[in-house]
Amino acid sequence: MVHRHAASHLHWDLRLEMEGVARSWAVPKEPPGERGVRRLAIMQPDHAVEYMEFEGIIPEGEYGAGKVEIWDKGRYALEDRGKGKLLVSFEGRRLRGRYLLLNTAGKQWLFFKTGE
Ligand SMILES: [Mn+2]
Repeated sequence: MVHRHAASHLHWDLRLEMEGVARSWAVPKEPPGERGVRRLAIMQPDHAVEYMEFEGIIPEGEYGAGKVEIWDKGRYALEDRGKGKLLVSFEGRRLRGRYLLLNTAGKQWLFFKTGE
């Protein structure tokens, strides 16, 4: 699933349920629906799986203050997994098809569509 999070800087939080937690990446620009656009994705601490249902307002003064909306949701399949690499197949409303997450350095990943 993907949260659209209008915090001090608008971003999208990509969350994949994996090993009992929500693995999370903050994507500073809208996740691409088509091939050819690569997005930076900054790995965040794992969240509770239940948080993937959250929508609402994080109050002023709290970390991440601002509006949180569910931007996309659906099943995914983990197609391949290597060191610093996740190939996933999404069946969301907005994100559909194969996407690659590639770790480039530290918490920095690249996120992009590779196929239908
Ligand atoms: Mn966020």
